[in-house]
Amino acid sequence: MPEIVEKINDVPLASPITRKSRAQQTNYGLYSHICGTNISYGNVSCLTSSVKAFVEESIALCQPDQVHICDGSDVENKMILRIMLEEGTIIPLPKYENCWLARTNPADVARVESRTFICTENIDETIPTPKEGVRGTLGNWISPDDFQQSIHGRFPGCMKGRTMYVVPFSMGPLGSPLSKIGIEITDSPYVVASMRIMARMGTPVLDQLRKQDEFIRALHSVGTPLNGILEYFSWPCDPERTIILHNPSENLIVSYGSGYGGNSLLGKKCFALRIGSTIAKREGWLAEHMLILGITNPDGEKKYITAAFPSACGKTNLAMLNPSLPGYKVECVGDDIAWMKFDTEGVLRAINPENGFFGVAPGTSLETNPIAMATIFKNTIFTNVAYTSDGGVYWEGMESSLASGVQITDWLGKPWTKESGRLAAHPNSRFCTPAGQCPIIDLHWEDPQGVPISAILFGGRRPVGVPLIYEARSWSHGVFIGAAMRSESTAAAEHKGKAIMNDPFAMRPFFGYNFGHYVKHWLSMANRGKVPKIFHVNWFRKDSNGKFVWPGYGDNSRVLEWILRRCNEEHCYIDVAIGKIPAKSALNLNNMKEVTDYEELFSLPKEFWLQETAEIRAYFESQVGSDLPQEIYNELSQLRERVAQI
Ligand code: O2Y
Ligand code: MN
Repeated sequence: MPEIVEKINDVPLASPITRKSRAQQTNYGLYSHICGTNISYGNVSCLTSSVKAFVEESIALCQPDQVHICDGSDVENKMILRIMLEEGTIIPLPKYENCWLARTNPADVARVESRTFICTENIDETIPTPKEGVRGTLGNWISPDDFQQSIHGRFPGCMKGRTMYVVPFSMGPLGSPLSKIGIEITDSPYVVASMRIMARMGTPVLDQLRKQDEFIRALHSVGTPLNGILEYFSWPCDPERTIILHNPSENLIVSYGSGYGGNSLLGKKCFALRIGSTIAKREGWLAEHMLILGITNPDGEKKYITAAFPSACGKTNLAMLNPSLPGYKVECVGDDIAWMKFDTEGVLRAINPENGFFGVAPGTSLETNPIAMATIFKNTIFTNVAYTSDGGVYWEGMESSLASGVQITDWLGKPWTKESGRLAAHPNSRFCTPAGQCPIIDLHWEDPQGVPISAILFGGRRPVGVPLIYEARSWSHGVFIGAAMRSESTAAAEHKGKAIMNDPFAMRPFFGYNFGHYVKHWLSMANRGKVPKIFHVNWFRKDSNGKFVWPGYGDNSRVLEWILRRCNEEHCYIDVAIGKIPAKSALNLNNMKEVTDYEELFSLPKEFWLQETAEIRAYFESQVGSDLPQEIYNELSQLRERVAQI
């Protein structure tokens, strides 16, 4: 192997080269051709006939110059990094070990919900019918004809002059009965390197496929703009024509035009949540937007908890909690997605289908998440953060780790100082880092059977009226709480300030099928095994001066302690209108740094809850109508009656 492959950090950036000439340079082929196209890397005889057929169809459609079949090896990874270095997609970060910074085209920086579609024969398989005159907000439907047209209007010839990478990946530990396999075909080396971190990738997956020839097909291209102008050679994309398509009946994902995050790392949101939720419904399990953590109390008793919070509510922070309560220990299984299925004993077991964390960088710091900070400074690809003159990274929140005298270059490549009046890192900038190097990764995080789940938490950012913690009265009440989830978000684009938005189950952007049917599926889980207790948490309540009434972070372990006690059926609660809350003496508020007032944490303002129930009803009726199971409307009516008694 050439020396450059071994010593990638020493490679000087090459002068601009065309993709074509680079493609010719990397011909380390073992085999010669597939479908008349040169194989530059990998072994076609490793592919099962159905994988080969998918590759052949994709070649015929996309017409790449060459094909690279990924094996997931270190040598291959170094080749991929070298290609990205040469093309200017990444720069090295010599302050750390094997860390890289990618900077995208500024037009390609986030998931694009408005361009994300689910294809079914009938629209009502995908989305509930909103009330007349109301715009539906629970997903986008595309017809089978338009699905085909979208593909044929974009993909033919889109990989000309480029390498097509074939990425075999497993969501979940290889060979686990809860895992599923995918083949992503992409023309982005950034996607290859990131998928290697975020999923189990390469030859072992192809070996597994020979035992179970069943996989999800995922086709991705960064695209070729119609005008042919690649403004950002280092980050090709086609923002004008970006589209993310899912066809559940064919287990097919097709993504065009974006190289970023959830749009291109197709194992994550597209597979593990959208297509995953449709498979889960068919097979009787749950694919959820949830972290998974293990918590051990001072007596050594351990339980696992999952939690669904909308974006920007601290899922990664909770998954990596550093408890302030003495003697407690939290261990991380996953920070974003949980696949949960009942075992033969009726115990709900969860796996994290991912292999890495794709976490938001800004706000991550030694103060907010020291465990993440101990995880991310090796073997990591950062995207759209700022970099420092001493070869490191910087983002908002890292002020205290900044050595004096270093200069900062912002995510757009411009010199930056605190006085610049703009952000150094893009708000959606990310670290993509292997989960296995998290210092508190759980011993059982790759257990093929999954971990047993004792409690499910729903939560949101609710400045007013919603207590720190309450427990559902029953499974159906808990499902109602998930369906009624709301959270504060910043409507930055519309400049309307903060608004309370509905985000049922934290899945609004990720439902793979009609939300009403999804709720029915959740209700039906009670017939399959012993369902966990459900809780709602809110770390973000504010007092009349706008100050948070709960310190959060490590002190959230006090809330988890109460949850553990409830999982052991301790009678440490009182019944209130919205569910069960900790009895006054039951929440451990000892030795807190700040004085915390139980009344402020748990008061239930009647006017607020009357309005809340009215708004939930309006939302259900206008967005879901008769698709929402009657049981959920009944739960809402009962809540309204109890609130009237406050
Ligand atoms: O912008 C993206 O593509 C990233 S979205 C994302 C990434 C990691 C975990 N969660 C999310 C999310 O949007 O929920
Ligand atoms: Mn997420």
